[in-house]
Amino acid sequence: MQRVVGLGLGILVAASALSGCGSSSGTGGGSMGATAAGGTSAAGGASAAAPDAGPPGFPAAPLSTFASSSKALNVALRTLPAQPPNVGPGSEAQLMITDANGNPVEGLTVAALPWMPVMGHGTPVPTTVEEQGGGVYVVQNLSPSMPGEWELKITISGPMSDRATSPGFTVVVAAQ
Ligand SMILES: [Cu+2]
Repeated sequence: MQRVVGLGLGILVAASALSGCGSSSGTGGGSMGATAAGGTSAAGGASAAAPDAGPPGFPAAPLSTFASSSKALNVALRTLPAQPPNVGPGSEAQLMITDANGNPVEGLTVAALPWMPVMGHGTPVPTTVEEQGGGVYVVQNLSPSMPGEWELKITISGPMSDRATSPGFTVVVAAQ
């Protein structure tokens, strides 16, 4: 049932553009794959219309990419629902970890700490990290507690031990 692919994409883009701004409610981080709406029965192949190879929901372009202390690993950082994250709970980050050849590194034990370097504190809520395969690790409960310059400190253990700290990013209070 895949006819008129170009037109279908146009409809999907328009639909997501329309629905993108209104949904500020957010039921606890379950923002999976975008309102399969489409509307008409003609737009059948919605699931096949992923616009890029990135993981669902996260921005295509990372907030930053950075090397680990040992230089053995590279980390690409993306955040949801805003990038960079806003003040408060409900943000998550995605770490895509690759080796020096660009291959995903699986099976790591990853811990992540949002850190405000100028004030020397983290967040009151501990993060959790879940491996999703393909070198992708998702960090929940980012929760930067105040506006300003933050970074994400990452500790890696398991098959290798390493550390990485993201470049600083500016956290603001979400616009209403
Ligand atoms: Cu602070």
